[in-house]
Amino acid sequence: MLKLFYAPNACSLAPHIALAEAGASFEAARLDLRAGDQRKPDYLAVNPKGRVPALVIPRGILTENPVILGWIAQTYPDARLKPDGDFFAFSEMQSFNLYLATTVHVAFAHLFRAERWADSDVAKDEMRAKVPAALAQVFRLIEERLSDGRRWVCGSQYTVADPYLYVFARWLERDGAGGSSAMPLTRAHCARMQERSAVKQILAAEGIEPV
Ligand SMILES: N[C@@H](CCC(=O)N[C@@H](CS)C(=O)NCC(=O)O)C(=O)O
Repeated sequence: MLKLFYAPNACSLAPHIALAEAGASFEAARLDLRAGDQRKPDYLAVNPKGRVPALVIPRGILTENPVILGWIAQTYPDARLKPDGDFFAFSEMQSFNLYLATTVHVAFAHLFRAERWADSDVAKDEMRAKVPAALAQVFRLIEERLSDGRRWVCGSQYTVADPYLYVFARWLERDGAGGSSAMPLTRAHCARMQERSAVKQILAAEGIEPV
C-alpha cells in the first residue's frame, strides 16, 4: 500500500488531497514539524532531505511535490487528474507546479523559515517584512492565468495543480502573509476547492479548518 508522510497544513496537503481525489488506497503518516519529527533518524531514512511530503510507492520513495503529484496523475488515469491531451499538456501543468514549488513556496518560506537565510533578528525581520510584496508579485502570474474565467488551473478540467495552488491560497491567511493584497481569483479558486468532498475529507483527516 502507498504511504504518504505529511504534516498538517504543510505543502503535503496537495498530494494528500490528490490521493483522495484519485481514489487511491493509502496510509497517511503524520509528522509534527514543530517537534522536529522531520529531523529524526526514522524519517531521515525515508527522506534524507528532512521535509514532507514523501510518498512510499512499490518501486521506492518519491519526494518533491511536482514529482509526487505528476506520479499520482499518471498512475490513476481514470481519475483524470491531468489535462486531457498530449505530453505538452502534461508538461504545461508541471510547469505551473514547478513555479509553485520553486518560486511561490520559497517566497512563503522567507516568512515561515527566515532562519534558513539569516541569523540576526534584524535581518530576519527585514526579510519577513518584504514577503507580502514578494507574494503580490509572484501571485500576479497566477491571477493573470485565472483571469480568463477558467474554473481550474488548467482550464475546465480539475488537475493535481489545483490542490497544490490551494495549499498556497491557505497560506495567504497565515501570519499576515498575504498582507493587503487581494488576490481575488486565487481566493475564489480556494473557495471552489473547499466545496469538493475530497478536500473536506482531507481537511478533517489533517484536523485543519477551511480558510
Ligand atoms: N521542494 C519540496 C519542499 C518541501 C518542504 O519544504 N516541506 C516543508 C513543509 S511545507 C517541510 O517539510 N519543512 C520542514 C523543515 O523545513 O524543517 C517540495 O516541494 O516537496
